[in-house]
Amino acid sequence: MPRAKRRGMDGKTTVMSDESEGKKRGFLRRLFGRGGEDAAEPQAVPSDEADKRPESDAAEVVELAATAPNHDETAGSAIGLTAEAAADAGEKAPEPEAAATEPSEDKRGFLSRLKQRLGKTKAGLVEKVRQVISFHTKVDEELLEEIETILVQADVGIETTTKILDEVRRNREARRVEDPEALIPIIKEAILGITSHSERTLTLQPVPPTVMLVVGVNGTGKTTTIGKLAKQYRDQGKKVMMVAGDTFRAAAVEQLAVWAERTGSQIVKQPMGADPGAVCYDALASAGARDFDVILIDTAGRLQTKTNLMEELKKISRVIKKVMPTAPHETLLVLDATTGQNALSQAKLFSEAVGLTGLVMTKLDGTAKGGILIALRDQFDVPVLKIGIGESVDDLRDFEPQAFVDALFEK
Ligand SMILES: Nc1nc2c(ncn2[C@@H]2O[C@H](COP(=O)(O)OP(=O)(O)OP(=O)(O)O)[C@@H](O)[C@H]2O)c(=O)[nH]1
Ligand SMILES: [Mg+2]
Repeated sequence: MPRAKRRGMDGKTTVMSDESEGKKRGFLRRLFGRGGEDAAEPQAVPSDEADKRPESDAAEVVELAATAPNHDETAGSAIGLTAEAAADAGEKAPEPEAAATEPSEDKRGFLSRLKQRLGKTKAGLVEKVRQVISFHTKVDEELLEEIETILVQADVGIETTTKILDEVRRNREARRVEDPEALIPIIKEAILGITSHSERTLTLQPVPPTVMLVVGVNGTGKTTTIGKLAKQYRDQGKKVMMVAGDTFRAAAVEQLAVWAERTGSQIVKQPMGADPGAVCYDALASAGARDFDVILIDTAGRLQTKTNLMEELKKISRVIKKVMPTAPHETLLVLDATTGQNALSQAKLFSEAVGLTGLVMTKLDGTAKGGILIALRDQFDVPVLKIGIGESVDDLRDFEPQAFVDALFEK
């Protein structure tokens, strides 16, 4: 199974020097070398046997497109749309029995859960800032530099940290703040300012189906996010189709099938090794596809630096457009919060390849370095639509900057 070989985040990194850092960054550079970031730009990995994908993929997809008119008649049985799905196509969504309902959280409950799940970042960032502040009796450059260091260590990154501290210095002077404790609300305000822009929530198209293509590096949480999203839509009584576009491992299809069963969604799959573009094409061209409210397409994990895999992704996106010109309506990049500054490179390269409409940041519950979300909001103009704060089905939340910052700063 060739694909298995290239799984896992590539550990090879190259440390880049950045001569263009401004003067103000001198302190941080002294402290962190390159500039405080972990500089985890992955090198292009030498191609190995595992990555020699058949060049015939493109031809297969084109040929399939050319024969498309017949797909409508045969789709249901031929492409692995489950019998129930084929029979169900066109009917109303079944009651979401998998929607194990939790008592709805009020705002307070939501915040305390978020606070608890963001506990590691809260401890690694805000609590540490509070601690250094408690050791100082006045605001001086030494204290501000200590705060800078903490922010960089929490993966806020040099550029964004510098921006935050510039703002803090400005406001501190303007408000004549001398008491170190009074810096806390100023820091909070600066972080909120950086995280709140170009926001929106993930919404469905007025005319169904809404097609969402889910992409990302290996193991970031794509399939799990699809499962969680499906649960949310099923809870709203929507009819959900999942498309198993990760055809490289049998386990990937099985994992998605489990989520489909758990959430009462339908799944379209083909045997392992099938061309992912063809799977998407057949799914979208199938007779019942337009009766679904949401179509969630899973894809195989791929390193953003692997050209052949990124080309494959572009092809998937093109094939989707061929059968449904307005789709994919959402192209969501799933980022793992524990990967640090490399998330910025992932966002940039996936965006260049397939044009992202939104980001999902997972595993914020498992890292003290959730500061990466702040860096992403600062340096990348695509909105964070959802955050993952745990492995359970209800642990996918809308990203709300105010709630995020409150959860980090509230005692
Ligand atoms: N703690 C935590 N774990 C998560 C979260 N989201 C996903 N995971 C876990 O991350 C692991 C990988 O998730 P998958 O959904 O399989 O990731 P993937 O991106 O589909 O992986 P590939 O298909 O192999 O590229 C699983 O163990 C998930 O339970 C989250 O928000 N918090
Ligand atoms: Mg997966």
